[in-house]
Amino acid sequence: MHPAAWAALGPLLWACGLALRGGMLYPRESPSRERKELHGLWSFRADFSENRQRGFEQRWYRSPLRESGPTLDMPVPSSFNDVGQDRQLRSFVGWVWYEREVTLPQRWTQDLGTRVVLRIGSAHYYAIVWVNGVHVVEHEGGHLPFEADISKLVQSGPLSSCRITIAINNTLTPHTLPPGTILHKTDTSKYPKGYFVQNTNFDFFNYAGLHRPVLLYTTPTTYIDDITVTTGVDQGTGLVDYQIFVQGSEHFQLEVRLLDQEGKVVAQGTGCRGQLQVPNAHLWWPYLMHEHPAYLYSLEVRLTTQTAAGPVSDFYTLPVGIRTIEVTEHQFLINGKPFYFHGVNKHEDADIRGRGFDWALLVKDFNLLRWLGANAFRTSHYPYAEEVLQLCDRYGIVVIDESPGVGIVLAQSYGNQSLQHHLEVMGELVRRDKNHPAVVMWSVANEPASFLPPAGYYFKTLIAHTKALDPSRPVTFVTNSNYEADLGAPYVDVICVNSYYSWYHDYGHLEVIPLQLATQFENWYRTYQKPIIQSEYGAGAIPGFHQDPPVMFSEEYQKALLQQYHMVLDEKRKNYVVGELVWNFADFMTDQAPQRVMGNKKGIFTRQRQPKAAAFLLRERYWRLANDTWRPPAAGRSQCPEGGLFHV
Ligand code: GCB
Repeated sequence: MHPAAWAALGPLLWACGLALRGGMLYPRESPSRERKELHGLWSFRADFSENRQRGFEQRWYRSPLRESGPTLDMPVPSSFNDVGQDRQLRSFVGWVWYEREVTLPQRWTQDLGTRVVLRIGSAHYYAIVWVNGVHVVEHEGGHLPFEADISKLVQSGPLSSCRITIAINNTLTPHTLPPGTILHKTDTSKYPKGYFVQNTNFDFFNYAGLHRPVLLYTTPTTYIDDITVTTGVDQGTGLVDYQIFVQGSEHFQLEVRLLDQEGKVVAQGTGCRGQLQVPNAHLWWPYLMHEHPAYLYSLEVRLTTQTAAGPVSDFYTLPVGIRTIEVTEHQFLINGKPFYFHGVNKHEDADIRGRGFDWALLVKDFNLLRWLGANAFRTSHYPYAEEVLQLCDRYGIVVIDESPGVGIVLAQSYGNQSLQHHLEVMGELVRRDKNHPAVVMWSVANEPASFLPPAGYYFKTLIAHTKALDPSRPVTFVTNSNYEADLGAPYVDVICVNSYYSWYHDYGHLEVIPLQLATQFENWYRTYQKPIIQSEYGAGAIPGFHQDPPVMFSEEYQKALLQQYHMVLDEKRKNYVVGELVWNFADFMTDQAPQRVMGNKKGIFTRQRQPKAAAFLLRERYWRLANDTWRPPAAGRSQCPEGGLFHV
């Protein structure tokens, strides 16, 4: 490999294999916990030096970034790629540097009984963090949070401020998730000296930067580190099994109370683990499956320790939805009732901010999902922000929670190093998302080359590991109908299959879809006898392009293609097909390529979230499916404008 490529990887090479430590509870305010969000403008510099190492050679973390050269204002959270006017920054590969000065409340710096934690929601892809020039943490993986306890640093001197420096490298290798490669173009008659590009095997833009909230929060020094909740139902009685992990002391008391939505205590317990029983429990139901979907209880945990100064308590409140999940040979059951996924695949993607978290965008997306009558989505192709899952819990939108295992197609990506990392990522994902009632299944990968011989061992190990981490949820990975052999499918609980008939094959021949799709379902079911979800299908449509009879890229073609799929889905859902997720919710940005017109246009909404004709078709269908699959009691029925039983 060219030296510049190794340099671009930098510490990636020596820091792989970090072990999973402690819990990753979402930082919530409570009587014992404060939080300070570090949204807004950070100082920023991309290291354009040839080996991308100038920042380390000159130790940019040792003093304010502005002292080592010019800086830009960079919004956080946001991708850095699309906010500027610099073409080179848009496609930059290597280290970028973020910095922020923070003033801390006096209590945080002077009260030694306070623990101060820095939490980074996600940094794509490899991050190194310093506080006041001191290295505090590193993290590999662009879609999951990581933390550092910085109490000692901020409590050791007279300073009431601290300087946070974060170096982030977006270089992908065959062993990262997702994988990628650096390609050096060495023909000097065509490319300047040292020229390289990053190649990937996934169909979305590799946005980078601080994509999610960065914040500081406090806890007492003895604190609730993690909570695991699993739920069950026994003849109407809700069962809430809890386990609580404490750090900082071995001598403490734990009290646990479960409150309903009126604030009434419905069950209580003490100690690190136990079972709470809730007679006549309100179950957590998906949207459009019950008159009162998404019922959430609050699990209040209080930890008390004795200190020289008297008793000290830590409080944490976790939303809890009581529900069960079960998979049979041909059904996916939620609370014992057949559940049919009618929804979408999404991306975290929007104009200007790229993959950056944005509340307005999030609420708009949920309003669109509910307008559409969607009851589910898949977090294609990486874990989404925690705030997204919180809204799913609140609105009853069911989630297939996917790891960043997308584009695993190189033989090198099936070795031990990659597997080890993938196991760790599943550990981090389950640790973060295990308590969300909306999450009903883990997806370990999307369209891996599961026909390559090492894929059998790889997926057997990965799926067994994921089930051991969380025995309460089924596991899948998403395959492609084109694959002749699938060495991972024997290990999954549900078959998720993507196909693009009359789009990537038989262009324009919509009439072949019914036969090809029926054959697809019959083959998979015959081989595996497992429920099947059509996890992707769709067609590109450029908004405003019209042609009838339909031709590719017109809104009419997108609609007609979906309709052909729906005919078969309606037949097969009587048997073993348990869901359909259209590709994609909205248009999204990709790498530049002749087959992509300013990104992927398979959205049923534009990138600006305006409906194409297909959105109205799906809306009509999803409301009908909701009314077909769950018939509310007559008294609870109400007409939606299209004549369905539910309100829109
Ligand atoms: C797929 C991939 C998805 C692509 C989509 C397409 O199979 O899973 O990431 O964007 O096809 O539009 O080609």
